[in-house]
Amino acid sequence: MSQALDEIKIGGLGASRRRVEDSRFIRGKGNYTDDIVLPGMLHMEILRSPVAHARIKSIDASKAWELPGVRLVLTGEMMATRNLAWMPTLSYDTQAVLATDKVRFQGQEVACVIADDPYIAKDACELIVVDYEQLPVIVNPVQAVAESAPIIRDDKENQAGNVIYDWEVGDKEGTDRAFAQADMVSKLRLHYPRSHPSPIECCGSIADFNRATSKLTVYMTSQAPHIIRAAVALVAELPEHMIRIISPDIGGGFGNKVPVYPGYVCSILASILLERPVKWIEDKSGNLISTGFARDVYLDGELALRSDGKILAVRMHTDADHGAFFSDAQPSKFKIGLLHSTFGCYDVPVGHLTARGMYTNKAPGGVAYRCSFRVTEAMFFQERMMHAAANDLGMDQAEFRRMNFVADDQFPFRTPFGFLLDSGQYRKCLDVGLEAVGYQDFLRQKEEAKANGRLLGIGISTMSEPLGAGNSREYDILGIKMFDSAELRVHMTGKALLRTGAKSQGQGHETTWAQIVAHELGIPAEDVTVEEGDTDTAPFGMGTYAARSTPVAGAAIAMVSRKVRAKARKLAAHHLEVSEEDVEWELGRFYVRSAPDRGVTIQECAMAAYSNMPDGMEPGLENNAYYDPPNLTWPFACYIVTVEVDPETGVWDVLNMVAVDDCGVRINPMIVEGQIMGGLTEAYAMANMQFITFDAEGNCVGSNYMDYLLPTSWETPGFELHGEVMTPCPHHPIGAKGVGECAAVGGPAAFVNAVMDAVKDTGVRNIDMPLLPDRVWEALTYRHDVSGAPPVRSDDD
Ligand code: MCN
Ligand code: CUN
Repeated sequence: MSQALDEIKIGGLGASRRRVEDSRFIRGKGNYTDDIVLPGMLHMEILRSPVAHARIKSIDASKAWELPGVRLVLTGEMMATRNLAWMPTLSYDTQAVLATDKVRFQGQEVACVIADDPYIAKDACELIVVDYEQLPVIVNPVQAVAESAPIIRDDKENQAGNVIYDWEVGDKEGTDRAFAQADMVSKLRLHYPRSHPSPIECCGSIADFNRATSKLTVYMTSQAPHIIRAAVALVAELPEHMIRIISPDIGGGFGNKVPVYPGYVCSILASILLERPVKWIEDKSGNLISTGFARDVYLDGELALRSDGKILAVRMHTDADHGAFFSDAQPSKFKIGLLHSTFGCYDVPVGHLTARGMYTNKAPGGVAYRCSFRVTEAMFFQERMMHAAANDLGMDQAEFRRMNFVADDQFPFRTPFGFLLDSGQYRKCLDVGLEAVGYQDFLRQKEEAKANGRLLGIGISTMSEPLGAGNSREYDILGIKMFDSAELRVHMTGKALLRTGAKSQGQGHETTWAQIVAHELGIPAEDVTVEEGDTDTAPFGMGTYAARSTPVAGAAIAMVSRKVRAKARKLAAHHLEVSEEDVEWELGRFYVRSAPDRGVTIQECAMAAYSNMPDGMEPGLENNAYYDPPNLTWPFACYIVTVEVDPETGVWDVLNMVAVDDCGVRINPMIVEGQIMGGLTEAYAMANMQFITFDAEGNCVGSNYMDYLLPTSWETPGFELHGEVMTPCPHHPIGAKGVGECAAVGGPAAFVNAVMDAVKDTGVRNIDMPLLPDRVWEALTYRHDVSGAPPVRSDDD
């Protein structure tokens, strides 16, 4: 009889184990950056530019210096003397730390005050007099390439205009040929508005330079502390072993906490100069106007179609608005992230994608907000184009997708832009979704409702998302290869400590990582402590974004557990006095093959590692693993939404939303569902209410929560989740695929498609997000498309 442990009981794979981190979070015992108080700590505030584009004629900080309690005022000029006025970005551009020559967006960092408390620092900021000579402002890519456009980045040699790059991928000639042979071409022009992750906790840092030890410790809100350590070492030319970055608890990241911000750099320099800890905590409006935005792209898409519905080719052009500095955090090979993952789940023979990036007088950003490097845009465009094409063909939405899906027996499948899909059951997921939403029934209801003047609509969005960069052959950030790591120490009583190079911001790593160890070693999850975020103790890793933690760090955890198990097997053989080949493993225990009752538990092996090891064996039971995955993981999702639109007001309500997610093996089904619900909520927000826009002078509209809307539980519709389709990832050691972003990536198109379906009879092809009631009303009333960023009136309009 097997004596294996019950995996669910010990909190292994598949257990909906309660989140261990929540016991401190819900008691208010989390330890966030702003909770940390160090002896002698000073406080830093940032003075930001009120205007979007201006030459700085002078900065007079004398009044600020005079205010009692002020210790230091930093300006660009001072930073320049240390060669720190500019810093490199993660996309091989430069970014001003503190402005010297010009300000290039509203909210740009102009000066910093360090004082005894944050209020004095804030007051002192207001005493700094900056003389600005205002310049013409550019707020979109069209203006950026106009002939009269001022050159925003005149600090750069050889920068003739405002174009950052022209990039292309795919087969232009093949695509042109396919279009020439098409029965029909379906076109769509879309805008994905600028949005913001807006985590509850803003960004911040506490730099603590100790002159006596020469050690710099920085507590900060970083999703990727090791990258920050490398950046500080390279930019500030400090020895890497003397830099310790600690990311304590993080109150939501969503991509906002990947980039390197001027505030971090200034707090570090201030601490070095003053030899005291310096804390900078960004305020809400600072966060909303100046840090890591997302999207802001315009897209022209075309599908070449055969009259029976087969897609023959896809052609796309994107104009991307990067703001004043090209600071996207993304793999260096690609200029516009993984936008070319678009149309991956469909069997499209050929495609051509061009992208042009532009500087504008807006805050830098582009990648953040629950996206695996612009996959959010890729999938939105894909599913909006699929919707329009099905309508143009007069085909059923579900049928059109089904006939074009990559079929189960086509894997591994090369997409038109070169990705390799490795597994999936797309049709089955769609079927589960259609069944759950009652598709045919709803189509009938919709017709009946129409007879009564009511507008119902249904929207589908299906996609396969590339998650888990990288493999190191293809993916790097600033030349640092993308892989990840885990280190496992099993103590003598069989309890364990696990550290990884990832960094949870709310995803529940402390809970789920222990489950992987439990699955591999039979050590109950509650006996495994998980630690992340301290570069002095955690193994080197690239951090948490692009839903890469499970695909990469998670794989490393399985691999390190297996290394530990291999050693435990030797210890077991020694203990049982048999040869290693005669020892079998079952969860939690080794036993003698010919005498299954004779066995030792993993805990007994652990004790033996410190007290009874064979001659010549190193003591201890610990190891580490660096994992370089062979491919990305490719989860699949099918989201279906039904809505009712009020023809009088344009207000739309979600009637039902069904989500079918196949993310391979689920480590913790409850956490996966939490991730999906969170993502769907964000998707709903983007489709329904969220955008950051700018008036003609470049004033940022959306710098507060009256203008930038976050849905509460009151507005958020209910979601019906389905996890019954499970296709294990063929190359991941436990078969898991990433999931942290799927719903935010695939969700928006489902909502928009549903509203577009409801207004279909008007002939309107597109309403750009967010689908505010007035935009929907305008489309219904005037029967025309509503495109582009929502208009913003300036005060004198
Ligand atoms: N998981 C699982 N089984 C799977 C896949 C994942 O149990 N097959 C679990 C993981 O173990 C982990 C969680 O689900 O606890 C998310 O895992 P994964 O998909 O690997 O994503 P990451 O951990 O890398 O998280 C990053 C992703 C990103 S990029 C953004 S943006 C985002 C997101 O996670 N930001 C978040 N979800 C967030 N959730 C919270 N609460 N806060 C954020 O800032
Ligand atoms: Cu682009 S948001 Mo997440 O990858 O941190």
